[in-house]
Amino acid sequence: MPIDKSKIDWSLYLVTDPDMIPEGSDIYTHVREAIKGGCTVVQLREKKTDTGLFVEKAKKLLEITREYNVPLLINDRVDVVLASGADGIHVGQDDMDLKDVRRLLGPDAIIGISVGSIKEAKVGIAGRADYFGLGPIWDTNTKKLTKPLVGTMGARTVLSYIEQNAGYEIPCVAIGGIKDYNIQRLFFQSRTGTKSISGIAIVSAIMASTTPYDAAKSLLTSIKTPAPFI
Ligand code: 3NM
Repeated sequence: MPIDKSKIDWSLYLVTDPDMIPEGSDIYTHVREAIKGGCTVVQLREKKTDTGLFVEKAKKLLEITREYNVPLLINDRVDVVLASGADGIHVGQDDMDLKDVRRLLGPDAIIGISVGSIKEAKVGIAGRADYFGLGPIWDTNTKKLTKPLVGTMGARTVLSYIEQNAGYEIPCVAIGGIKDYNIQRLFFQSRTGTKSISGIAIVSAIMASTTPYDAAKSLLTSIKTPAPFI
């Protein structure tokens, strides 16, 4: 059964990185454990993998994510989504135009875009993205950053813009440098009067962990614990 877009829980969004997985584990075991620990969305991100292997990994991961009713999204590659039957895609601002992505993948596909400013939010709104990846919130060693840091205040500015201008509900998942210890601050400092981030996206705090189940569980606990009024 395909995923119902309107019912996605965006709380804990895992972005994979094959190079971080500790020795002795593999992407399938690692992602399964992370889902059992509480990950609610998975994005397969492969920057160096040949297309054939990318599709094979996507198909195998889809079997796992389906077991738990968790959406599987593919980083950047429309062809890999189509070949694997994955639930959707995450694109950057410089990737294929969102309208073309939608035309190729159809109305049911989940389509997300990276957004770090009001200008980029306008692109996502015009293309009717289903969700935004909001970042980079903080600095990170995981990806060579080419855009300025958004910070919690920048996140709030973008959330506020979306709320007032999008005309439809866009869940926003924050990404970049997010760890257990800064989650509550992120939720608290970025929220507007009425709109909050819908969840957080994580690479290293789960992918580099030798205990992905525990890592995910602990992150989810921080997400679900209301931020104190500080
Ligand atoms: N995208 P970590 S930041 C994959 O800002 C990615 O769009 C970003 O890794 C963006 O959780 C990022 O290890 C890496 O900090 C996030």
